[in-house]
Amino acid sequence: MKPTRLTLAAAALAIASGCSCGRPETDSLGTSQEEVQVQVSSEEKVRMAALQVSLYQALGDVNVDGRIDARDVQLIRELASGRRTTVPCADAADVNFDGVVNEQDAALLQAALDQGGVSALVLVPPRRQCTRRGTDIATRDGFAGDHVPVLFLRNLVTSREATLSVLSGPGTLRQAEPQLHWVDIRPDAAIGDRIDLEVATRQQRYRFTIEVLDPSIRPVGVIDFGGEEQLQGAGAPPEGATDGGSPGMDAGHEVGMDAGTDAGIDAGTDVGMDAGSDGGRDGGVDAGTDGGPDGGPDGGTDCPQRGKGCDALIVDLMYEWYMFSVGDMETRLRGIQCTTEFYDINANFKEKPRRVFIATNRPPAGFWNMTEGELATALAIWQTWRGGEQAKLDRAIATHIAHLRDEREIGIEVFNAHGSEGNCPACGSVTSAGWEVSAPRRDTIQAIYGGARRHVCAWLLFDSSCFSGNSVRGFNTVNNTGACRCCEPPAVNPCFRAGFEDDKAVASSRISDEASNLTCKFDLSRFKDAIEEARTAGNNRVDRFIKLRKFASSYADDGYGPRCR
Ligand SMILES: [Ca+2]
Ligand SMILES: [Ca+2]
Repeated sequence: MKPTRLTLAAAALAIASGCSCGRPETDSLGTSQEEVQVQVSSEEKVRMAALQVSLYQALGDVNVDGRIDARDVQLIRELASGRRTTVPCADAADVNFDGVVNEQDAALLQAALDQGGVSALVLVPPRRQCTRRGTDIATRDGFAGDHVPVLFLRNLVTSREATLSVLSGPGTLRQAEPQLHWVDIRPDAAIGDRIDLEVATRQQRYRFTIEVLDPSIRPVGVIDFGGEEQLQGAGAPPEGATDGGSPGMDAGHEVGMDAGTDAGIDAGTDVGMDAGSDGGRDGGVDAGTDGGPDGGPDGGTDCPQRGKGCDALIVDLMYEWYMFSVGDMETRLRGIQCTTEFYDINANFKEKPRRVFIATNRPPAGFWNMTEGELATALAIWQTWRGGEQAKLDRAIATHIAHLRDEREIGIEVFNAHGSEGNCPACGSVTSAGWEVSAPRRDTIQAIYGGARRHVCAWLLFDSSCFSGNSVRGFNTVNNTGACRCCEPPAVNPCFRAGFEDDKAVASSRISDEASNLTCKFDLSRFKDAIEEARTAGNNRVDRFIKLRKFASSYADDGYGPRCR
């Protein structure tokens, strides 16, 4: 039987356009419209993002009707043969985690049916290829000594009776709220240890495993993005700079600067200067030509990188089907003559293989979906994939830095990811849900600053992750001290600023958003709208369209300017 490689494009496009209906082929799926409509609310997304947990799906429940039966086996066979290309949850079809949907997967489920059917649904993390919600249980893997949330959603526990228990493994349960438990992983747990848990309701049993991850995948800093120069030491003034400047200008203003004030100063002076150019090679033509009209605010001296185009780094680490993607951001940025470095974890996503026990109703009462040997082989392949993806992200960052060092009018970074807390001086990380790929904010922002400093007119950063206020704090600090640190806000020192006229950072969360605080959001719309405005205005100055007060955290300054030359 011809194997069907899973493809991500259709699901990703559906999500990007704000439509989560993957156009299921309802003819033979046998599910009601009501079930199709059961999706994930924005409150639930925010809650899950804050706790960095994912809404698990039931392995093998391809039509997402809450049970494993002959219809799921049939759908897997149709997927494998190519007779069908879409199902409500294609991710659930790869029962043995080898990246392929084929007869082996169908045979595994059939074996369960031959043993009287499954006695508990096996839950696994989501990916991009589901369009329907399978459960009300959200959790994640963890590290030794970690506290892993198990979050119940909708009415689970509150009006629908459910009990959670640890079946085995180095973890103990602690209930925090009716719908939130913590699994405390023992500090001496070994990498690869598994904590098996069960949720029992009146109708169903669910089993899932929290795996103990290798702590080295959680970045704490010291990342080499390849080839960057020695970065400025903490507190040391840049060559030729003085302490002077004008403290209190506007560094650290959280509100008050918006498109209106910016536009009033110099809107129109450089409109069309490099529209239609290749976004990088017209510096010689344009340099200096708009010094005159800009006269007042620029003191007669224009930004040295005027007309040198735009370079944008876009990082999308969100693979859960119900989470926002960056959508058409790359197209929009290209539409305003930006060159782009785009790292998208979904482009080549490989799910971590899981050895799971499929419990059945009749003797021999179940079986594993793969042997220990098969798991070891699959894990080795997966680790290679993970390393390769991390290298791709690091390369995208390094290329962006190199382009900025080569001088651009505007440098832009967009991070769509999960995020972890800062811990002075560290700024936490942006990461995918399972820590497959990640970047520490402090080292990343410091390295990008190293490329941008005095090499751009404007530097703009957007972070949509939880705790992304840390990106704003680090951005603020590096632009005023030369060193990215997430501690107290720094004193103002304009001569450390990266851009000649403008440095802005916006984030969807505050610096200390916590699990109990639902203000962290994954909302790209304002940033996307700002970029769209910039494009329709025929002007590559995207920075002036960012309305700071709409974001939970923001920082803006007016650059180092002629005063620090
Ligand atoms: Ca089913
Ligand atoms: Ca398979």
